[in-house]
Amino acid sequence: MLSELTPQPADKILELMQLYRDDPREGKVDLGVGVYKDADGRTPVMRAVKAAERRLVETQETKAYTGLAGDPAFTEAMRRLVLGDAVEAGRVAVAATPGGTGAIRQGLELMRYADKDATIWISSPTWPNHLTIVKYLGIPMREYRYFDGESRGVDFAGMMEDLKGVKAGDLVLLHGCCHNPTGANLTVEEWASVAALLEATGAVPFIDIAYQGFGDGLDADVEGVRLLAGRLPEMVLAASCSKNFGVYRERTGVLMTVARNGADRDSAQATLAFLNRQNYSFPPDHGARVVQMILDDDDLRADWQEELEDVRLGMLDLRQQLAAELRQRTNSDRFDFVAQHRGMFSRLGCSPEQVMALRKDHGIYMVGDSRINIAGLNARTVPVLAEALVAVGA
Ligand code: HCI
Repeated sequence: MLSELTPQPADKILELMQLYRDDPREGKVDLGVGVYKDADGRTPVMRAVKAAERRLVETQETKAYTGLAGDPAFTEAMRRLVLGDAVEAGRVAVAATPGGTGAIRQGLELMRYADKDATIWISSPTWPNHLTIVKYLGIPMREYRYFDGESRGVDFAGMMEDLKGVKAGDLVLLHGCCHNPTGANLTVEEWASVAALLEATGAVPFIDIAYQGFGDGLDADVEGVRLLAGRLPEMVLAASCSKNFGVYRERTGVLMTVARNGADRDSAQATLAFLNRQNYSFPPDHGARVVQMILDDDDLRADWQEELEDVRLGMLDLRQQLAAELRQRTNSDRFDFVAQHRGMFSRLGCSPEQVMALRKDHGIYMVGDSRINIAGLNARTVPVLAEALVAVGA
């Protein structure tokens, strides 16, 4: 049996992490994997997370199993954080999952279980794991245009034209905010046009939201998502807590569905619990409980929001610094898009050869498609990157 196995290609982002670690050079710069880093290159445990963990150690009396769909207080707190009042609670089913990837996997399983012939539409480009999981599950897939290589913004006309091909019951995967890998995002007006198209065609949005609070703010980042939830009869949504709570390795996330009515909601909730049971029985609880304690405690929540806001503003500041540096060095506004993009990432639009030269000649590590993690920069390395980009002819 084992001799039949053919190893799959490694994840390019995780592979890059290893290449960076193995590079002995002093001044190397890591702009690869999507993990937040402060100016000293550290990924700290957030203050509110530490405080909640301390409290949890003191007060937790059992480690016995939770429910199959996770702790109801956690799933309820996440429903409120993401959807707010956009849709009545009686239409929303939620289950805890192992991180955002777990939520995507469970959402795709749900889709296949409900209708094995439905197609999922995916932005070109998208997060590579979307493609591999969809393929692994054998779900029919189509791509829609998303990124305009010229302006480095959204090719909205192309996107809408491609999405005219969706059929009732198809799912359209949309990044809730902070598009990965491009950093280019829809405006609220564009979200409204997408809502109208989905409404007219009967296709269902599948939202992946992993960076709420990293773009324009906790509520601003979900304006489009809430608009869709408020207008459409159905929605699937995968949310990650890895980045906005900094609990990456705890594997904390939720899968939500918005249903037409309470009866559909109840069968969706039962199905989410069933799918958890088939895959791993109970979802992890530690990160979920910490997140719930923070969201439901006024002081912890205020402190978390303050720290998250510092993180967000720090990344915006780095974007502005990089755009200004490049404006000056190229004597052009070619890179101004960096300041317009939102979230952790920007796709710079360098060629694969330029990306390789940046790595080999300058020790600057970015993903092969020229995606950079803005948080990997600091005041010292912004000019280093700008100079290297000019040197490789970007
Ligand atoms: C990212 O860098 O896109 C997000 C972090 C990540 C990357 C690869 C696998 C899991 C998570």
